[in-house]
Amino acid sequence: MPHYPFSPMRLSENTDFRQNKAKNTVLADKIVWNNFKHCPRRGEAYGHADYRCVLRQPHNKGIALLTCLVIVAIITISVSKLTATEFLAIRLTQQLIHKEQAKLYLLGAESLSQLVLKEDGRQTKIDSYQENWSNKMPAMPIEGGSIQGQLDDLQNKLNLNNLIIDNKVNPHFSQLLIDLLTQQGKLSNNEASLFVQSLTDWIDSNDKVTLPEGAEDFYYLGLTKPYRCANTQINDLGELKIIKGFNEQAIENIKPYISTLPSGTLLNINTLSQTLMSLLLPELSSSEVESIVNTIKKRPLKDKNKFWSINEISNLLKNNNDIKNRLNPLLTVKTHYFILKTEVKLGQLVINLESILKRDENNSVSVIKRQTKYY
Ligand SMILES: [Ca+2]
Ligand SMILES: [Ca+2]
Repeated sequence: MPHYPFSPMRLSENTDFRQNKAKNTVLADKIVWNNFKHCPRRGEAYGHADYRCVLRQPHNKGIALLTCLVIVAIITISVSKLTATEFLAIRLTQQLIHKEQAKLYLLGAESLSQLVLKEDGRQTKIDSYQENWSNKMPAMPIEGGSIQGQLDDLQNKLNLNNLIIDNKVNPHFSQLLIDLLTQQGKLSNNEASLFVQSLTDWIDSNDKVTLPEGAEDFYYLGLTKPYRCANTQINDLGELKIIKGFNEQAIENIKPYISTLPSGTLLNINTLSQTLMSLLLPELSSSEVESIVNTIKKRPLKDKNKFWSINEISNLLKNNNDIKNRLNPLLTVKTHYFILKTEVKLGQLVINLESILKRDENNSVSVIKRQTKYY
């Protein structure tokens, strides 16, 4: 490569060159051509015009670099945005797929429970926590997560719809509910009575107010945001909050002991908690009730009549036979309504399902209610 003793900058300052532009055009061209092959516009490089171009190169380079940086920044931002959007779309799709998969697993758990209860109904005449259906299903691994579930008896709770039987108030059940609201709900006797009267009116089909504190359409239609009295059975515990006299804390406290099954269900002695057994037998001390519950737990009753021969109760009956007349219509040793609580974990998703299963006299098991919670 030929060597030129001066740079274009020096050439621009060369007086002779400036004075003999035409003469030096070829020389300048050669210098520019050979020393600045990297010039992006060298195809246009001729004479003095190109010479200026070459001399302006450092300034042009700065603008080009800045433009490049801006373009790169715009591309980077666009790519980042696209990536974030795509990532979100992938997550949403994954969630949807997991939701559908989880639903299928939950339905599978329901089907399995139906089979277990059907088989139990064929093999046994009673229900207790010593039977297979009550065993908790440990967390089982599934593709991408786990599933676990447990069946429980729903007939070891006070069914609120039992307040009205054959469109008549059930006074004994009404008193049980008042006792539960005072003992576990921590309400005063007046507050508990008021709420049970309102509840009675809410469920009964008539429009006659239960005195003195009941509430029918006349009360609810007079509210700022009026609504009608249901005049039918309660379907869900959430309904209670719109009934006159509702106390959130009290209902929260008694939730483990109440249910909303179709009216007429009986209490299963074999699965009753100590709290409800105490409620049924207020004449006995807590230690006596604890002894009864433990006795039944160890040896579930095969017949409800065996209940009266348990020591503590037979002693009680010697002095007061009314207790038997009072409790007998409420009790059973067989359950028709069960609750299945299932939890499915898939990826980040956790789904809980509560299914209410009914087993009829022919041991046919059906799902009558289902509630899903997502986390
Ligand atoms: Ca059974
Ligand atoms: Ca009514």
